[in-house]
Amino acid sequence: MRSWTRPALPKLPGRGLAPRLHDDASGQFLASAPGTPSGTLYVCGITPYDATHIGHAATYIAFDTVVRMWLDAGLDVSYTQNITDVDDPLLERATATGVDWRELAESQIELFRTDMAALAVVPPDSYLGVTETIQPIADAVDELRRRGIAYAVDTPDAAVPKATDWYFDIAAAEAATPWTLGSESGLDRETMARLFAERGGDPERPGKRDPLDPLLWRAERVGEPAWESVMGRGRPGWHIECSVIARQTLGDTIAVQGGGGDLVFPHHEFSAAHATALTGERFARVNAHGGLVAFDGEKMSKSLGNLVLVSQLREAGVEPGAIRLAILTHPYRDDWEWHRGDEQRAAERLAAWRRSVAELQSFDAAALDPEAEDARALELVDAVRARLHDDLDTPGAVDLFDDWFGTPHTAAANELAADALDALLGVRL
Ligand code: 5CA
Ligand code: ZN
Repeated sequence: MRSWTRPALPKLPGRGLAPRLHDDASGQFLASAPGTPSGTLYVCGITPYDATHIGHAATYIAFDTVVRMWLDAGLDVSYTQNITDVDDPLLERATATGVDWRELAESQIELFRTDMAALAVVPPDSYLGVTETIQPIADAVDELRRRGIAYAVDTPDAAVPKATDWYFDIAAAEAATPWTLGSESGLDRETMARLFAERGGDPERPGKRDPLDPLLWRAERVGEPAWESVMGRGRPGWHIECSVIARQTLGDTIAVQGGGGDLVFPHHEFSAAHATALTGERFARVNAHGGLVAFDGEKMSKSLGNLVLVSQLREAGVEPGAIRLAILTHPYRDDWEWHRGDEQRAAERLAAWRRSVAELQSFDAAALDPEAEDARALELVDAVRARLHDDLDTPGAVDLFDDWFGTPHTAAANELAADALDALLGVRL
């Protein structure tokens, strides 16, 4: 799929740093690109039916900070994002609203692209929908089947008699591969069982070997989209799409796997499990997640009618840079709430920074020593890099800019500070 326009990034002097990130698998902070000239990133993309709310934006801006830091550190960056353009929630929304599922997906993907471009998010190098990747996904399911890691479950409601759904066999995978249940999420079985039921799993499905075994391939049902495969007509399960799209574009092991905290289990546990079953390798060296954003005390969801959409804020005249700045004032791993007026507070901060640059330029800059000022600006750039290096401490970086713009500087020094703000935080003065 086409992605979106790439923002121009100023080049900064000195040496950039690749960040250390919290890894959910080990519970430790790990180097995101240890001793390599390249950075590979896979971030789970949208299911295109309720784009783009502030939670989505927060997740993509968090991982955009990783991309920007890698670029600043001179790494060769490869970034992939998927689109879950066929799945139950999308089909349900299409049916409920009487829209063709393809049209719903297409319009939501277009809205997402526009929002991401406005927010100056660096686009992925590969942007792939499931509907563009059916054959390789079906091949991967077939391989798991042939290796005895997938099994069929009777499916009386399939469109065709004797057609079956296919499930991933946790026990078989544990016996045959280095992956074990919980090794990616670090969760205990009780928590996993609760989350599996809450997040689209089907623990009650008769015929499964383990209630937590996830779906790999769903046989065609009447009225649902389906594609030909050696398993018969059907469509992919959710987790396998990310395993296959990541491997196809980034190789067997990727540096960082990212997404929102709602994906820790089951999605990232099983996309890693499927990938390891196919390659024998660990899926990602770092398994990183952003926190979840709620709105005025409630989980944001379309069914609750409390989505804060980036497009609505933009239509109301809010500058995208202010939305970005509002998000960046939160530590990316925290769960937090968006409150009415957050965009206003961020816009005021941005305006204060701009005023300070304009006023201080008219201030008697001759009183400042240009060389000392240049040195201070370079110190600021390195201080911002150091904050972000520390598990993306964006609030710490924003504080540094508050301090900087709170005192007088030469125009040249302010220009470098503005470049750092633009290159690393994606906010343009
Ligand atoms: N298509 C799947 C991933 S393969 C999916 O989860 N789609 S999504 O549209 O529901 O979410 C897109 C991305 O935004 C995911 O990385 C998800 O973890 C993240 N996300 C969703 N809701 C929130 C939220 N409230 N706060 C923060 N991040 C969120
Ligand atoms: Zn995913």
